[in-house]
Amino acid sequence: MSVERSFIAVKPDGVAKGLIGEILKRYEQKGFRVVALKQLVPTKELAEKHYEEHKERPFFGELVSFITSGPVVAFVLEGKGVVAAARLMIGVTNPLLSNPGTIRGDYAIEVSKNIIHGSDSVASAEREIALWFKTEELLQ
Ligand code: DAT
Ligand code: MG
Repeated sequence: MSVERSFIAVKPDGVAKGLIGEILKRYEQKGFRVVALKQLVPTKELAEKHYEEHKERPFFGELVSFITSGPVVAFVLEGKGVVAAARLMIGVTNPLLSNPGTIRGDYAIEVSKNIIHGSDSVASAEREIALWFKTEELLQ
């Protein structure tokens, strides 16, 4: 398993619930390194690009308006196998089906308000990191 980077975002519901610290703590204690971090209210343009794979889905409009509705904490994790491991720690898309002990399993009920985003592959992570961060914002 090689050293990878993953893009993670605490969504507006996670920030509103005061979960920034709890989520960062889980990843730090696991042993992943935070190599970039910022808080922002995403623009509609950024949200539409981020979720472009879902643009034909019926929930796309709701998804974009939700993710732009307030501050998001965006960060990049680095570590061995971090892309799959970060998703395991997040749980599955529907929080009601996510195991207890996962972030969505512990803190959410609604699929449309599921607290956190994590890249689903190394290729997605590269695309998302480039979309959300400038090269100089990332530690080398
Ligand atoms: P994930 O965030 O687990 O990678 P995804 O990429 O399939 O899930 O979908 C992106 C987000 O879109 C997801 O976190 C929440 C929202 N979403 C997915 N399916 C949905 C649905 N059926 N109804 C409403 N929102 C949905
Ligand atoms: Mg996804």
